Amino acid sequence: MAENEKEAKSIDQGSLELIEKATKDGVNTAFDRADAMKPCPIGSVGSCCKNCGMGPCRVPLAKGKEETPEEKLKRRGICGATAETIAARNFIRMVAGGAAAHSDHGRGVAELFVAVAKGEAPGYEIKDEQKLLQLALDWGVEIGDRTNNEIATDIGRIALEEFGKQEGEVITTRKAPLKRQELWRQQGVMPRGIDREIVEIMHRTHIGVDQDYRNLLKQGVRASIADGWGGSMIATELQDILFGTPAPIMGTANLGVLREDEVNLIIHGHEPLLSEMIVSVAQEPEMVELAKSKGAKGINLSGMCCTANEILMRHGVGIAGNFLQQELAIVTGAVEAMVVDVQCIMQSIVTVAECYHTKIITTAAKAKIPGAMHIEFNEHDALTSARAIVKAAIENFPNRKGNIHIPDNRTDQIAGFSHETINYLLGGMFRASYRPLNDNIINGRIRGVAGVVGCNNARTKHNEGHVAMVKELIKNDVLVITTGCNAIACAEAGLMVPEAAKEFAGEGLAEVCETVGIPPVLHMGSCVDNSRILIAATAMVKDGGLGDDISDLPVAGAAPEWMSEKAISIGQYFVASGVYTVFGVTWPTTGSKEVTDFLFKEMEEMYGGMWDFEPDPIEGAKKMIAHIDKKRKALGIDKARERVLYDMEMRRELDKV
Ligand code: XCC
Ligand code: SF4
Repeated sequence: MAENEKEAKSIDQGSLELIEKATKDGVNTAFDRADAMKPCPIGSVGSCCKNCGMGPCRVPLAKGKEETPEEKLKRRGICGATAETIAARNFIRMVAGGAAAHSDHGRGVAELFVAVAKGEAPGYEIKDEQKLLQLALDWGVEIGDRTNNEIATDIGRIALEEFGKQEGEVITTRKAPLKRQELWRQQGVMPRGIDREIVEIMHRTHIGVDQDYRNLLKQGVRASIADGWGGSMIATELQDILFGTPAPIMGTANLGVLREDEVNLIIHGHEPLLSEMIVSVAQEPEMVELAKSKGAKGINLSGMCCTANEILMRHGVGIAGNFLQQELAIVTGAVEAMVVDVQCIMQSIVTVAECYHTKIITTAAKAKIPGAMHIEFNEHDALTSARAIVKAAIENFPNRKGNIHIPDNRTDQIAGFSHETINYLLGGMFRASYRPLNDNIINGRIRGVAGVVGCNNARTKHNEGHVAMVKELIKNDVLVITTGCNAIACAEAGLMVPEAAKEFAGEGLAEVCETVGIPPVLHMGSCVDNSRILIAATAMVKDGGLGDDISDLPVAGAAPEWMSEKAISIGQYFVASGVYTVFGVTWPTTGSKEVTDFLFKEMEEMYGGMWDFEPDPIEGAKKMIAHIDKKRKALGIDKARERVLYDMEMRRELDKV
């Protein structure tokens, strides 16, 4: 590989060093595989169907002008399906995959929740009583003089029922602005039960069922709402009650959090159920003693992907990296064990680990990898599994092979900006509210708010899109809220400390950040925590002055380096909630102009939000800003901003004298 080609892989110096080390060590990574394997040009635009045994069928885009029926019949799958049907089916199957992943996570949390309430899960307890009682009020669960565990048993039961419910409306959708709920009912997309909407996608996309792309995409919307306002929201709410609602906390990020003289144990994946236990077990004196007896100075935990975000938000555990850094962490040669659960785990880490001394430990019954050690997580005896995992890591310390390189790069960050925290920081304990945020949007100091989220994608330079887009937004006075791998990219770029406001934000945003003492980019958590963004947007609506629905707000969403099906589900529920949402890298329906137009244009008339695609992150940011300005104008607050800018001009003039 040429030197300049290697440089194009990441904007992160430490990652580049390890990509080079991997090459030297003869270890192939996702970066090499992305070079070696080009994406299929037909599949990547959504035009390949393999939903039955007569296919795969590849149906190309129509060539311009109106087709005659005879011509139309030549551009079909064997079953007669059109390019529109195929693209729409593929798209909503991605929604189904993503919604299933988030919701199954939510179900797992609900199951643990019930077990904890019944006293059948030693080691866990209810940490946020206030949030428990709030949820009881929201869901109509009797409080009276019942114990927390009694209340929690009812809450857990209701939560579990939401997955298998056949009729009615998913209970958490009640959190949405009333106007939005009404709109969903009108459009026929109010989800009934979480599992039902996902199953219905699988049915409708079977050969010969739903063959009207609009009707297919409508079901995609319904399932996505069941994700964001259902399964994901249940996951976030119950996790907060069990493990504590995040509050501002200091942490560090990047591969430099690994330590040469300690046992390095990386927790990678998504569900915080087990990682919470590992965090507490790693502090037990016997474990620390055991580590010392093996010649290590201590035990160093760090996180990867969304598990990293979860344990950072609640415990300040360091973040070793995001999606594309998982193999690189092992390439350091200093990782004793990487413990994984579900989602975004590259199968190749097992083989990369074989090239060094690292142990990969799978823990979920539903997610095994051949060649990995499997220590199954059992919620009824979580401490035992957690101890076995930490021990396995410690005992592997003496097996290091030398050839260690830990990049010297780590940044500080402040995380933990849950909705409750933002509410409190802005309004104070006794009058918690979003008022100051709304006021500063109305007076123009803050132009708007952008939710920038999502993955890394090996088809584009690691972290470049994330950081370029976020910098462009904050420079233009747009406050950024973030989750997932974008949050990690921002932390690694040093955007999550209060000082970043002065350095990178526009004057208006910087002024607000300095007054409140917050960074210009607020870390709201993991992928399921995108539900926090929905709650924050709803709080902005409820506080008043910015319209009466999310679609009125000067806000936008983006996933500049997306790759997972979960990102598609998230984007779809952002759009269904009224948010303009722009994705980078690639767009999976360009094989059908009709389907793409429907998503990019018609959806705006239906939901007030729509999809867009823009591979250039700066252009993407500009489009988001243009949408924010359009909403400001509709609200009649566009003049305020001109005045603020004028004020700044005047201030600069004054500075000169
Ligand atoms: Fe996975 Fe959640 Fe994407 Fe990162 S951002 S690559 S889904 S870890 Ni949700
Ligand atoms: Fe081809 Fe139709 Fe089968 Fe899809 S469902 S593979 S388009 S025959």
